Amino acid sequence: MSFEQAYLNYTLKENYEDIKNIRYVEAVCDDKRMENSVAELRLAIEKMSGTKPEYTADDCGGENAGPVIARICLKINSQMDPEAYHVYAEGDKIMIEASDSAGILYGSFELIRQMQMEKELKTLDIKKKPDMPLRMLNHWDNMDGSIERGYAGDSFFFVNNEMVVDERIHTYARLLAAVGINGTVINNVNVKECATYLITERYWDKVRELSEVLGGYGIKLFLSLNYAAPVEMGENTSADPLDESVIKWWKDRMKKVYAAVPKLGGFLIKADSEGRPGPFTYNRTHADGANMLAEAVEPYGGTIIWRCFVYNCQQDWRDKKTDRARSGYDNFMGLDGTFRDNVILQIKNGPMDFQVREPIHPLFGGLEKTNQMLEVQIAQEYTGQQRHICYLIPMFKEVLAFRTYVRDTYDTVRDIVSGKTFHQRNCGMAAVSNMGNDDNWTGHDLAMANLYGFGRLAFEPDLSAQEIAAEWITVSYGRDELVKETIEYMLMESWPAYEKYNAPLGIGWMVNPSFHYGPNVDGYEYDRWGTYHRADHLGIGVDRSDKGTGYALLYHEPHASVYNNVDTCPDELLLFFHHVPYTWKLKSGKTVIQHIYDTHFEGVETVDEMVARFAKLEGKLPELVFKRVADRLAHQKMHSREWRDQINTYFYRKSGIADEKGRTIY
Ligand code: GCW
Repeated sequence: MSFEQAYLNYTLKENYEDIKNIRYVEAVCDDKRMENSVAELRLAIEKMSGTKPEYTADDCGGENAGPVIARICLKINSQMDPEAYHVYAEGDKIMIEASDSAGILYGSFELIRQMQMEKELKTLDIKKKPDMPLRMLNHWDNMDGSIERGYAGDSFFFVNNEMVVDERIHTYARLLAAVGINGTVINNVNVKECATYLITERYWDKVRELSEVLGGYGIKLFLSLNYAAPVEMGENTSADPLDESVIKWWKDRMKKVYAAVPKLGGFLIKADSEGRPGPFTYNRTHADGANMLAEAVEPYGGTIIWRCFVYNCQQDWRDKKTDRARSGYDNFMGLDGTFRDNVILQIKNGPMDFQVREPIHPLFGGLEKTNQMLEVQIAQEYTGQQRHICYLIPMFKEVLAFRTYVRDTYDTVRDIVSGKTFHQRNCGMAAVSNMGNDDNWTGHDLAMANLYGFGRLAFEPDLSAQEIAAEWITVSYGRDELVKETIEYMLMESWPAYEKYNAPLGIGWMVNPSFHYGPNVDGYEYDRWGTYHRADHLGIGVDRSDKGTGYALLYHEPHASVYNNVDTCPDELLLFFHHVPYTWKLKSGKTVIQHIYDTHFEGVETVDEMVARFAKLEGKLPELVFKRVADRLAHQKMHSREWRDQINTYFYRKSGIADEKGRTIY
C-alpha cells in the first residue's frame, strides 16, 4: 500500500521570498526529538524553497548577518513550561526555544506551518503552550488487521496478528507530532484473542521498537489491556482485583513488560461493558479494578486510563425506569476520590455513544476528585462513517465550552480536562481515530480535517473551528481563494447539515443494526423492541425529567432545571429529555413534526449546494483528491435523500400529520 503525506505534503513556493535565504539549521542534538526537529525543518524548507539548509551543531551564537532570515536556531530554555515553545525572529535568525525537546519539535512544526501559509517570517513572535496535558488517539485496531468502526481501510499497525513498524508508521508519527498529539493507543479496547498477548514476550521487540519511533516524535505509546488477561492466558483461575494471587500476577507481569518496553505510557481499559470482562464478575468496583492495575504500573511511571463507557447492553428499553444515559454516572459518581493518582477516567462526550447530538456527559462537573479525560470519536461511526462529510470540530468546541457549574469560575469541560478546575496534570482529551491504510489515511480526504482539527484543538482550544478549517485547507491545498472558500463552506456546514437529515432533536440512533450506517428508525440493535425513541401516533421523546428517569437532575443548576422543564429545554435536545406530542411548538415557532420535515429537506439542500460548489474546484485540486471527494459527495447526495425520505415517511405515517408545505413525502 502506498500512502500520501496529507498536510505534510510540502510544495515549492515560487513567490515566497522569506524562506529563500535560509541556509542553516543550528542545534545541539542530544536526543531523537531534537534530531527529528532538525530533519523536519530541513525537509520542509528544501521542498518549499528548493534548497536544503545545512545542519550545524551550533549553539545558536554567531554573528548577526543582517535582516534577512538565513538560519533557524533551536535552543533549550529551561525557564519555560513543558512542551511549550517560543518561535521568534531575531536579526538573521528564527529562534525556536523550549524547555524540552518536545517543545522544540512543536515549535519546529509551528514554524513549518507558518511557512506553509506563507507568513512573514521577519516579524514572527509566537508563544504557545499546550492546553491539555494529554492529547491522545485511540485506535480500535484488531491484530488480524481489521479495525472496529474503521472506515479508511485496514490497520497499519497490525497484519495477520503481527505488528508492523515501517515507513508508514514513521509518517504517522510525523503527522501526529505536527498537530501536537502526544499519546496513542494502538489496539482496540475490545481486547480479544492475540491482542491479549501484546503484554507478552511474543510482541515485546516490536512494541519497544514502536515506542521508540513514536517517542522520537514526542508520542507515548499505550496499549489496551484485557482485564481478564490472567485467566485468558491460562495463568490464573481468577481476575478478582482483591485476590492476592491476581495482584501478584499483574505486578510480576508489569515488571517484565516495563523491563522490555521502558517507554510504555500505560494502558487503556474497557471493563464490564458490551461483553468485556471486569471487576463486576467478582462483585468488586471499578475503583478496585483500576487501582489494582495502577499499583502494578506505578513503579514504572505508568498510567491506567479507565473508560466510563459502562452500561448494560442487554437492558430492556421498554422499562421506563432503566435509562442507559444514567449508567456512566451511576457507576462512577459514588467512586469519586477513591482512584489512585495514576488513574484517569476517560469519559465520552455524551452519556450515550457519539450520536450527532447529545447533552454533555454529567460526570463532567460531577466528579471533583478524580483525573478525567474527554473521549470523542473522529471515526464518525454515527456521523457518516467518513463517507459523508462531517467536520466535528464545531461539536467539540461546544463540548469544551460547556459550563458545568461545578465552580463559579474555570468550570467548563475544557477547564476540567486541561487541569485548571481541580489542579490536575493527568488529564486531557482522546479521539477515537479515523485513520487506516487507505492511501489518503482517512478514506474521505476531507475527513483528514477532523484528525488535524482534533490535534490542533487539544493543543489550542482557543482556536475557532473555522480558523482550524482555514488553516488545514491552506496547509493541505495551498492558498487559492476559491478552494479555501468552498472547502471551508463544506466543512462548516457539514455537521449542521448531517444533524438535519439525521435523527431529530437529540433523540439519537435511528441507524441500521450493528454497522450503524444508513437510516432505520427502529433499528438500533441494543433495543430489539424499537422503543428507545418512545414514538407512537401521538408523540415522541424520552422523559428524562424528574417525572421520568430523573437523568436531567444529574447536572448542576441551572442546567438541571433548564433540562428538566419542557418549556426551557433547548430545542436541539428536546426529545432527549422530554416526551412531547408531534404538535408541540418549539422555540423556533415550528411544531415538532414540521421541524422534522423541514430540517430533513434543508439538510439535503445543503448537500446539493456542497456538490454544486465543489464541482467548480475541478482543476484546482490534485486530480485524485478531486475525484475521490466528488465520488463520496455523489454518495452523500444519494444517501442524504434516503435519510430524508425514510425519516419523514416514518413520522408522516406514524403521526398522520401532513407537511404544511405540501411537499411529497415518500
Ligand atoms: O459505539 C460503540 C461501538 C463499539 C465500541 C464501543 C466502545 C469499541 O459501536 O464498536 O467498541 O462503542 O466505545 O467501547
